[in-house]
Amino acid sequence: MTIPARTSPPVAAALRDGRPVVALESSVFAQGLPQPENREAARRMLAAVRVRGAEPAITAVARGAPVVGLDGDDLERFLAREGVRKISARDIAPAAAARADGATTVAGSLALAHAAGIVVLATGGIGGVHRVPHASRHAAGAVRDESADLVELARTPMLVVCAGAKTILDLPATMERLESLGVAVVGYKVDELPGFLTSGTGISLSWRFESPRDVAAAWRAQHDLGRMQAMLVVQPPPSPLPRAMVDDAVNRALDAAARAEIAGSALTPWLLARLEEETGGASLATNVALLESNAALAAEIAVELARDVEIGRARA
Ligand code: PSU
Ligand code: MN
Repeated sequence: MTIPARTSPPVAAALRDGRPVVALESSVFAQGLPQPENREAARRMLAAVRVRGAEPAITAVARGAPVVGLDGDDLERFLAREGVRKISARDIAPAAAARADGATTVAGSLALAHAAGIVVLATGGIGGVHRVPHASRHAAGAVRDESADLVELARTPMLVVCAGAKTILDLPATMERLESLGVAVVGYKVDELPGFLTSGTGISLSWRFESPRDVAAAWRAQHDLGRMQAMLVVQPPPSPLPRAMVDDAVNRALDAAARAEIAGSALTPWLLARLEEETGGASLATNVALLESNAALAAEIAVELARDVEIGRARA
């Protein structure tokens, strides 16, 4: 697969030299978070990656150009959130032809980052199987919304660091789909799937690792087998919210979405914004903090993987 992506000079140099690189999705900045928190999140994620000796690479489509390493004026337009579309993997080519600004979801970011040769991606929470809102549960022809993140994870060999799947989703159904699709979910110092905003979900994980080095070893083994699936590395948010509070807020947000008949790609950003209101802004602070800590862990893992490359070269 060749997508003619424009790789920024620092990202291109890092890839050429075999130095660690961490891809960051851009939909979280242009749709997932409001201003000014989106800028704060970007700043903290970029710094968390750099301070650990890795190169961050925000993926996006900027005025029609697929970009790996969004920066400068391009990044400013995305943080201004005006006229920037939310784009998934399927939208990259049409967005390019339309000369559009498009912020990539996890699915879109996987496509661009993998084409550029990047192995590690950090995000907040992946998309998954949505819950059926109460109001439409019995509606004839109601379809269950399922994020394209799942299918792209199933066919893109990358390590994805996140705090689980977003709380607004049907988490047991999302985990079942990941199992069917062959995507391993490994806990970083946890035995339980984190709930994005909460530390636990009651869903146990099959695998747990205690260090970036162990995660890197698991990735090596998967890579050596030639498997095409992503591996999800999950860790709880550093400042989790109480589960009861989040559950109540999510239920109210879902009911409101059903009443307002929000659907399609607008649903996730709409629910996240509503959740902010319902939690009095608490979800926002937790969201920004977990984005930073996921970027940090992704960088530590990328550093370990780059070390593997050096070892491989030294042996050769
Ligand atoms: N996680 C966040 N905020 C976000 C998203 C994830 O903390 O805005 C975005 C990601 O880009 C993810 C997307 O890939 O939501 C999923 O959207 P959908 O359910 O429409 O596929
Ligand atoms: Mn969807």
